[in-house]
Amino acid sequence: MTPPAAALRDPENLPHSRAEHDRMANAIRALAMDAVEQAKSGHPGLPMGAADVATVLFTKFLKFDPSDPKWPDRDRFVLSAGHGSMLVYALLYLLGSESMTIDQLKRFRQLGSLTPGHPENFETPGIETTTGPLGQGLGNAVGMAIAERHLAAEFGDIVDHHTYVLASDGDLMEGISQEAIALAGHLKLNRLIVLFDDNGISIDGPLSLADSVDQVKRFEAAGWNASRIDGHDPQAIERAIDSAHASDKPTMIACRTTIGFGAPTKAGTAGSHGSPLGADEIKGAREKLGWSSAPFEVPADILQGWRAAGQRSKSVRKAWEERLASLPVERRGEFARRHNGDLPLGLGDVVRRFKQDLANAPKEIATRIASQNALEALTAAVPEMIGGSADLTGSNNTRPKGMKAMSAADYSGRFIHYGIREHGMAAAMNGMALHRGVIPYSGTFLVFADYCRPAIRLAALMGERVIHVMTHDSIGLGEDGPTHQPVEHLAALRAIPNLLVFRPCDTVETMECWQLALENKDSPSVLALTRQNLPQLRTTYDEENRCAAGAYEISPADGKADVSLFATGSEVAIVIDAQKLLKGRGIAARVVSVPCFELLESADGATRKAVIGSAKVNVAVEAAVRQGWDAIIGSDGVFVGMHGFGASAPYNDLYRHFGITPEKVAEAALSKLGN
Ligand SMILES: Cc1ncc(C[n+]2csc(CCOP(=O)(O)OP(=O)(O)O)c2C)c(N)n1
Ligand SMILES: [Mg+2]
Repeated sequence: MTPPAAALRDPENLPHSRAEHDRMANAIRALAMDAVEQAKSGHPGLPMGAADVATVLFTKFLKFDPSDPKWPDRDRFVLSAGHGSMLVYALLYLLGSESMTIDQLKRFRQLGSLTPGHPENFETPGIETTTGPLGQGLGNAVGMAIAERHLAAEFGDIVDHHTYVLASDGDLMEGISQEAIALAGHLKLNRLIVLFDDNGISIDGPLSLADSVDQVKRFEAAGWNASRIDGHDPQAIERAIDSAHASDKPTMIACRTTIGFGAPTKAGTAGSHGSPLGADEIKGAREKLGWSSAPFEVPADILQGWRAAGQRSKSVRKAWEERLASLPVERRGEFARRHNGDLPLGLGDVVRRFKQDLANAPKEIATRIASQNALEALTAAVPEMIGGSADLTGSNNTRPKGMKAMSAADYSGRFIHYGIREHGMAAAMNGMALHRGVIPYSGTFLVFADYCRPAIRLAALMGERVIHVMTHDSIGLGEDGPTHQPVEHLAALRAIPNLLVFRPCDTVETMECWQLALENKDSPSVLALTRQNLPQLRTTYDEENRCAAGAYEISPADGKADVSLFATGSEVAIVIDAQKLLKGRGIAARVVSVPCFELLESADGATRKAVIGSAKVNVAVEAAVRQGWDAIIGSDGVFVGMHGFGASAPYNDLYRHFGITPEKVAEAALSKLGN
């Protein structure tokens, strides 16, 4: 059980008077002004405006331990409006986070500091997620709240915390916010509390230039509890958060604030949003706020008040440790394993059995079906895998038989019907992964990777293990036509650093790619899978995960190869047929399957060289654009693939129409050889 909020309020050490509250909030304001001024860049407006809201939240409600920012049962705080980063840096310093020293605040936005321009969870202890692209943090928070409820259903009261979000006008204007709040409202995530910094100002000026949404009504329509308060009234803030705790729905509190609060001429204007206030304005603000300390100095009694607030959760933490210790030892071990992100020991056996069965009874099926089969085995062995689909469950094949759906009535379900909300899904998955304890995987069509891309990019930046199953991966999907046929998506995804893009060629490779996606703890993955059936090309059992090298010779040449044929996914079978045609013409060709460019790229030079080989002619075949392939085949290599958008027709007709056939591949190789 969550202790009543009152248990986290220590009357000895907390500001009860308005004057004390104001001085504590002003410490945030002063540090934000000073750091932005010193850096000569940054955003003072949000920290100054939201300082009252943050002071109430962090001194009276938030459950956390500054000495252990990774404590599993801490409340999560997400600053969705990442431009206000100085707000969290100031809070971390004031509350006594070990690493956040005053020197770090002085080095705001400098190379190697713990205080980058926007919050980066991989740089700064105590930052829950990387924010800046507006709306993403809110989406992450929905995922955190999902993970919390799911793990509470599984582990009971050792998982019992809230997720708080500070969101700005921009966060709520972004389309992703609609997907996020609709999902949260539907799932009745009542541990999710959004504090909306309702200041009516964005970069261009007053919000009225571009927006007239009633956010309270909008959230209510999505199934939230929503209210409007004065965001500079500590009692109103406290009351609103108290009632959020009592709600059976998620809560949005629109906190009416003044951006740049305290700045004599710039408060309430876009002028305080994103640039240093300047010496005169800062002087005026110090006077107005009654803050006489020098830059970066916090009076001892105020610092002491904040530091005491930092210790508030001590007894709650101790009680949690006791509850954890009272669990049976294997449950404790399981909780720790999942929280650390370690895979269960039996995974290797599951993969081995699966591959052995395939060697005994090869299967000619689509890789999306192969993925379903892999998931039947993997999800049984890896209970932390949480599946889902953006309303394409039957097409993506991401729901193993018997996997229960998650709902507001039963959070123990492991399959999420995300609805037609790819962007919200991808952002929520990031939040689930960041929460720890679950491994989210999703489903949609590869062409809609574009609808997930901003969140996938952040997963890659953060190094989070989220796995996107993206089916219908080329013109091979056929009749739905060019709107649904990805051509540039593989290249676009491969361009994202630290994202593993897998395109397996058969049922064996599909399992191997799944294994790699799970084992690569610090990278997100995309599995690009076919709609159409493919032959099983790997018919003998390999103990080794051959896809781990990123590329490997799947069909060697007879003797020294004149031609290297490279392909991925559905095109590997095509080049194997081309290899036979070339053999008939007396040309020795080898076939290299390239399930993952990124793993090939990260292999050592000698391995890479060996797999790329030194044949006279390199040919790459992929039903997509050429971009990216030159790194493998060289700029004088031959590419057989797509040069524009696809078309609507049965897929065999399309492959013929676009010239992606064994005959065309063989012809291209022969002509390059000068034959
Ligand atoms: C997706 C995205 N688009 C644009 C921006 C650039 N940007 C940063 S803050 C901001 C809007 C500022 O308004 P608001 O969110 O209300 O923040 P406030 O000025 O009140 O602090 C914009 C457009 C961004 N960070 N993310
Ligand atoms: Mg604003």
